[in-house]
Amino acid sequence: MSDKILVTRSSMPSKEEYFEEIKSLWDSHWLTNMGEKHNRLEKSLKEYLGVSNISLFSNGHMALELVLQALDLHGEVITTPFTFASTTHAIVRNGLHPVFCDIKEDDYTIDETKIESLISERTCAILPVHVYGRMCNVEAIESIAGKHHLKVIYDAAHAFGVRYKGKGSASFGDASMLSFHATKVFNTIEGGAICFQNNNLEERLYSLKNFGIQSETLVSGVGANAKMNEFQAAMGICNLAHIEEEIQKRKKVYDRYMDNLEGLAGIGLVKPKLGETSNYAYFPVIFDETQCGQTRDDVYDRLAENNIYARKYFYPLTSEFECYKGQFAGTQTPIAKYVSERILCLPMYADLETRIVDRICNIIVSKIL
Ligand code: T4K
Repeated sequence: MSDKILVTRSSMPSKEEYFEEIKSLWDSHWLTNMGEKHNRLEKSLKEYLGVSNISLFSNGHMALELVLQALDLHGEVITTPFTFASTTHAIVRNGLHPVFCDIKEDDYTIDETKIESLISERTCAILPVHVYGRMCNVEAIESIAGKHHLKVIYDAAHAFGVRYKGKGSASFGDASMLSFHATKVFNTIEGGAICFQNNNLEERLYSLKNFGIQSETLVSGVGANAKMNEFQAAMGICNLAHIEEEIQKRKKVYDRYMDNLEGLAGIGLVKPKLGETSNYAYFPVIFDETQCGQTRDDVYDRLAENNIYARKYFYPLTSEFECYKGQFAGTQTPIAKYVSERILCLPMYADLETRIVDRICNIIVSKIL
């Protein structure tokens, strides 16, 4: 039996590069709390991402929770249930109420035409997700938010390095959260960031990720501990040096999948929209059993029998999680439901060999009617 192929595999610099980067920590003994490497990475990322402000965090989830707190939101937040647990949990853990909007069938992002009908006098913000690194309709969302005086916070966990009409993916809305988790295109082991427009948020985010401390004797906010440490930042510094190569290698994997699967009956694939450059973060496929003769679960099982572990990102919908049982009765998101029951993310990472991609595709194609 060959080695397991998992849905992704962390990209890492060489041992030598990382060891060289962390060596100085044994001189400084400064390991966390906004150290030299943290500050250097923050500056480099600001340039690479083309954003006006950035604040680094211990992980993407805490970044999202704390930006919602920093914006001092109250009431309802319009979002989508087709996402990772983090998005909905961040809303709920802030004492806010998620209102679920459906997604679009072509790119699985929030359906901007359905947002306005969900706005009530309690709505304070929209929290759309650039799911799989596909950009939401940022123009339409900006216009709706402007008209109704709502904040826009993007969950851009998947969108590192994506550009839209020449602008970095994290430069839209009031703020965007990026995840630098080990499974992402760019990783700091665990980590994340908030990119934001209003300079006034800087101090608030800085303080909230450090217990709300402003000075040795002044604690002005009920903060958390969500600081990125120096070992994380060192990993980020090393990985950022290879990011273009990383994305190009992923593109080769994407192209190979497309060569094998594009145009097949019952197989739904997403492509970058006009003006969008991709980071090839995920390779999601929809299996429509009425046309391709196999359900998503059939494919998942058959791949697993062959030691290939695809993932059902994102099933179930967050609105259907056990912990939210009975809370979102009446939520109507039929497209999100359809997609979540048919989607499978195939293995996708920079070093995935093309012969393995071909093997995965053969297992799928061999059963197509
Ligand atoms: N918003 C969205 C839309 C998100 O997708 C996420 C995270 C967040 C917010 C929150 O951001 P963070 O707080 O995580 O920064 C994984 C990731 O842990 C999670 O970051 C990610 N989304 C989610 C989509 O995927 P799991 O539960 O699937 O992880 P796990 O442990 O099953 O790993 C999946 C595969 O990744 C493994 O089969 C192998 C590979 N892997 C995993 C780890 C931990 C590695 O290659 N290296 C590793 O170190 O959630």
